Amino acid sequence: MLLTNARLCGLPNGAPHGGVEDGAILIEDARIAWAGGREDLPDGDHGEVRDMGGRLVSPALIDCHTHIVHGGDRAAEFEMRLQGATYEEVARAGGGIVSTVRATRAMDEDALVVAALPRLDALIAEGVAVVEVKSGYGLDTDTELAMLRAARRLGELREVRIVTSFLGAHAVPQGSEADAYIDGVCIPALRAAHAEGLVDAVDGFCEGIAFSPAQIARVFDVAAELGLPVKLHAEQLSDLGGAKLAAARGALSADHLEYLGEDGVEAMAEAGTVAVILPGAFYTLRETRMPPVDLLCRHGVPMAVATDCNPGSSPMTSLLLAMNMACTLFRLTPEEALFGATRHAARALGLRDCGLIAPGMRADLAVWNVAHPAELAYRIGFNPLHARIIGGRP
Ligand code: DI6
Ligand code: FE
Repeated sequence: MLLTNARLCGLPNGAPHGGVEDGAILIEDARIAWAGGREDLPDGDHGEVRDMGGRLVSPALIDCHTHIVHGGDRAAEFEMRLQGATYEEVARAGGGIVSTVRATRAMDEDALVVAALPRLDALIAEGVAVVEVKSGYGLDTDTELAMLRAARRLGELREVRIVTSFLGAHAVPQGSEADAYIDGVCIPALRAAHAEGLVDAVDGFCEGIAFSPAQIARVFDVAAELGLPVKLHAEQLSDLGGAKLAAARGALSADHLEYLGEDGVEAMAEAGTVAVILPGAFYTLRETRMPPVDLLCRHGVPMAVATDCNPGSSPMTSLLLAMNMACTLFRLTPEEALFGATRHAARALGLRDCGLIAPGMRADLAVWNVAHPAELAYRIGFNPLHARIIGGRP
């Protein structure tokens, strides 16, 4: 199939946004065979020709950090925080993550799928083709596994690629002690989930209200033993050196990073660890300290942008809005925001076959009713998607 009369962005060239004004994409066997300016199109029989009507075609978007599988909501906590309570105070009072754990444990796998589908559909409606989904609201083996099975089922029910992360080290369940939980529940649950093929990566929450670097390191030891890549919620509310730990373990990504210092940035640059910035959580918690975007740029650390869709700190199901916030709140350029939701997001998930319009990549594309790629990050609460093309199929 040949897509023609398209503006292209997200090609691996030096143009702003990786752009081509009058382009074409040749698709063979669900992969991109060729992409570039129409005048350079190689001769031959290209099969079915589809006119894109001059629309912008980008790589399909990738949401590389979500918690879309969960039970319940936290609207009451939202009201509490508006009255002045902080995120940590709510957590210590038995609200926060632990309250979502109660709601999630009360649901079976089917109910978790039903609850997550509208959130997934909202992402898909904005041209998303890959969604990372974390566990972490079960904190017992049965519920962690149910969350991950629900995540896998989402990928069967919709034309979307689901990548799972085991996040057993997300919070200390009420009535437990952190070390005992890590060794007695989290690590056995990880082994059980891995044995069932449910785990693509291992994540953790390294924070004063969650787990110490030493505790996370024990979970990462098991990930290494099982041959699983790691990533980490690090430096969101304080600097415990989580990003350095993640980098030392060759992590795919370290996420949040508001309190990251230069030593952590250097360690990430050295290890090739992607910085996933999550402006939805920054906005929701009314944080004032920004992630060190300039430092990350200066050290050449790739930055991904994601929704962090979760019921507490980022009840957001719009990756386009996350891109807008990354620009307005964190001063990314629209080009950086687009790369952050495509090529760098792919890298944060360890995927090498998507996020870029280039030969050999999967033909997962988004077609937009916009004139310029900067419009994707510029608009607020408007969805300009015309169509998704997945595996070359419109
Ligand atoms: N950081 C976050 O932003 C989410 N998890 C985490 O470790 C928030 C989870 C929640 O508040 O439910
Ligand atoms: Fe998160």
